[in-house]
Amino acid sequence: MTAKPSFNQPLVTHLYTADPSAHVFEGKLYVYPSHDLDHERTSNDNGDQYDMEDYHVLSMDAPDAPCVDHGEALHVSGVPWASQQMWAPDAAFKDGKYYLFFPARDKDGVFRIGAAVGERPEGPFRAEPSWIDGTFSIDPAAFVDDDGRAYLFFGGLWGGQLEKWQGGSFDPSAEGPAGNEPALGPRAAELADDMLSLRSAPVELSIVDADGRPIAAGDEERRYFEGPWMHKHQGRYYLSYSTGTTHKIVYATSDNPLGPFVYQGTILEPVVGWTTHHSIVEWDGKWYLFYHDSSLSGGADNKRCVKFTELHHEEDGSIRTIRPYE
Ligand code: FUB
Repeated sequence: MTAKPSFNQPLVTHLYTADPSAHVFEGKLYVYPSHDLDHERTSNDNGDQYDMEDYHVLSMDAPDAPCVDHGEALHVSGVPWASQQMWAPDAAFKDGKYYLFFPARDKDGVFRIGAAVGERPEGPFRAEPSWIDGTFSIDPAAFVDDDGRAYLFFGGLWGGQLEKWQGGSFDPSAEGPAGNEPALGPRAAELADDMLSLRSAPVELSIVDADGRPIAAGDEERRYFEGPWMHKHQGRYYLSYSTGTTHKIVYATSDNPLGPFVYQGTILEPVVGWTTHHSIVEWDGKWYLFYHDSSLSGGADNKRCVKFTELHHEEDGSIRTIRPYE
């Protein structure tokens, strides 16, 4: 099925899609979204309403060319360790193979991050027998640096269970830090050469303000919630993420892919629907923001649609704030 996209309009309308991770592979733009299902589920802070089962890969030959749905690339039934909730995925290419990274609950209900391997950017992808050892929580984002080193960023609060891992193992009763304490940061680890394991244990990324003070857990306009993304522009590393409860996509920068990151500002103002989730990609010399909102379903939080628009870095490296409905 195809559709002809335009800025700030749904990329496809025959499926509900969310959490778009965009990459240029083989000269085309590929989008790896979540696939929201058209069903009703209990809606709560645990995210039970986001009960997804599979992934479809989308592609476009050009920004104004039809968007192609390549069909199902991986289903939860093909993931030996997973039970449910195939949330926001990402993909990477290295040494002739494509890798799909995805979170799902294991058989005990604990979110883990898995990997699946394919020969083509659109899949199909074959899941590994177990999750990536050392991973937990949700929202993997893979970043391959210019020197070939690959990193996996991940983590999300509330339903994403990041609070439960503060002690290094899963504690179902653990709560987040107090409002005046440093917020929890996303986790990151370098991927090993096989792209299926971590080179070392994940570290917590630090996000600080312009004076070097950690962003506090109660600073909901700026603190990390979920949906990390990494891009590099003119030698600077940009970590962008969702603020969750305040519904913004914001960013912080560093000279190092593992930080510390200095908070900079807002990339995307709140969209229709509770969640906001994005990716940033350079394509033929221009930069694009891929994001989602719930406009296609008339505002149902768990029935979202992927959109895109152009993104601008200013001369000083800052990112121009996007107001998608103006
Ligand atoms: O799509 C399910 C979850 O909603 C994602 O993992 C989060 O980033 C939020 O978009």
